[in-house]
Amino acid sequence: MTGRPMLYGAAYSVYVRIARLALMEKHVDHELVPVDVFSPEGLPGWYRDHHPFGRIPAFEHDGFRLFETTAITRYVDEAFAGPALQPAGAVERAVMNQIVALLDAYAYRSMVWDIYVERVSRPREGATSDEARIAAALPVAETCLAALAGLKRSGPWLLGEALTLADLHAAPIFAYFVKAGEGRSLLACHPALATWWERMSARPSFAATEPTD
Ligand SMILES: N[C@@H](CCC(=O)N[C@@H](CS)C(=O)NCC(=O)O)C(=O)O
Repeated sequence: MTGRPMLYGAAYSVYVRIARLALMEKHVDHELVPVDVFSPEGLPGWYRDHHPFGRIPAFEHDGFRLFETTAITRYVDEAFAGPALQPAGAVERAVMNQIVALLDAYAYRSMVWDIYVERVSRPREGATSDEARIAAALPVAETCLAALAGLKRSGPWLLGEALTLADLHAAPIFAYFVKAGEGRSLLACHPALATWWERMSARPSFAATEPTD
């Protein structure tokens, strides 16, 4: 019998949502402890003990603390019962890890910060979009989509028949990306990914983790 894990962070965060999706898909009862990394007051002092770089999420289970989303999601998959979220085969697992790594390295910044934040979030706050930043990000986002489409196996999920951490890592990035017109247009050029996105965004875990702000 183990205790209830705690996840520190805010619902708006892509990385917090990835970790929450993993917890929900494993049916792990957990608590989301609010930590707003963009609060004008700054992070609470105690949070540095959980995350030395002051990012979200951080995770705790029976006194065991973790930061870095990929470490959290892999731990959640391996430490708890429930459907496996990582393929057993070496090749499939390598492709899953490659997808997660490419999302972190190339997609998060271009698709979320350079395209979604500049096109949707900044104008909503009364600021002007940085068109040069958007224009520079579009080819990077297109390369991400082309790479993902090339790596995607046939079947409902990125790795084929089973939902994996690759799907859970991609979905919160896509959720912001498609709020921008450019994002929707680029995604429409990749029908297999567009179909995957429709299926992924219809999962109950995805609806349950929808940011309210
Ligand atoms: N490498 C970290 C990235 C986490 C991350 O960048 N989180 C964002 C929110 S989605 C954050 O805390 N940003 C605050 C900042 O950049 O100062 C992970 O995988 O957990």
